[in-house]
Amino acid sequence: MIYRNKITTLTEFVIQRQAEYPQAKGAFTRLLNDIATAAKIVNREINAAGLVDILGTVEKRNIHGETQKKLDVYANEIFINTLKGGGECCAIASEENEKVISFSNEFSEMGRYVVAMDPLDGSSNIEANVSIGTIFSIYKRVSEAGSAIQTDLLQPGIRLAAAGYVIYGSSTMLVYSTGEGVNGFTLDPSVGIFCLSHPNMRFPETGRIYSINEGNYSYFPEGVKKYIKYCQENDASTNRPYTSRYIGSLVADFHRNLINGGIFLYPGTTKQPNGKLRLLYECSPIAYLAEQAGGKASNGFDRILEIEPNTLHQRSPFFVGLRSMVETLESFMRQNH
Ligand code: P6P
Repeated sequence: MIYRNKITTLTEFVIQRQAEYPQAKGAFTRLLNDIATAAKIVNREINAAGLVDILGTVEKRNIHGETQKKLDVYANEIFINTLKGGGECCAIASEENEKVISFSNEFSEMGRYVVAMDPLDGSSNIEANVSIGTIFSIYKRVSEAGSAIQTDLLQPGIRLAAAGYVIYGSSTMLVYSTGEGVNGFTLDPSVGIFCLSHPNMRFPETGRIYSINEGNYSYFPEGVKKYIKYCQENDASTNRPYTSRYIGSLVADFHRNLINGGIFLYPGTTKQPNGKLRLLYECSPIAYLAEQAGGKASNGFDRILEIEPNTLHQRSPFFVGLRSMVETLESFMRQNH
């Protein structure tokens, strides 16, 4: 088999897409390649994590009071340094940093993009060797030249230039969209190249997977409780009972539901009315991908992508997946509001 004729690399794919925009100068192409480079470096450490002293926790907590894993801190530093060095990104909002990290790139024109990211999502699963991920949002800066500011990051998802995730699982994949569908690239570790493996990813027509941490059941809103019971009812005509699958890693749960058909739910609770997941670098980028793949994402009532962020780390109830399943959930929320 002539290997070269069988693959499209991520770089080739992005350049082909760039060619469709004569005015494009290649900045986005270079930015996405910077993200892919950082992902490969993080992937290498994750795969070696069990062998070197990079598991476990650092004696630090992030701004959410969550114990930081060594890999969390490592991944955050790799993405920040790679994006800063690449020069296309002028500011970053990261789950691991309280404030915006603004780059003044004195060597060239200021970067035209800002990035919001969760550098290593699902890190509580690291020691258990369960799939984890990186989630990223890319916006064009809106402020004039000079250091990018918080308003460049506090943009609703409808203004995303691109969004994506990296899943570090049985294989490592980079999945992203620029608003023209969703494409998945699998890393060939033998040559360190992301290869197009999942062109034009879309939710299947039907699905029967629901993903939620049912341990919080007693704290859920009535509409969510009723939806869970709906999923568990026996009705062959609507393929119920559904199947419950929950990894506890947003990227892994979403990716599986995108491939197999399902809904992911992280509701607000009486303990955390706005839920756990952060709007800017978890809900909005995943919602963007979901809509690009024919699915839907809401907070139970409103479209996630239309929610205007007020603060970098604000949380939102999050329901995302197959459009019909999210719409059924929303009907239960409205009926029991
Ligand atoms: P819980 C991981 O910590 C994370 O931020 C998401 O990746 C995941 O979906 C969620 O939290 C899991 O939260 O409360 O079910 O452990």
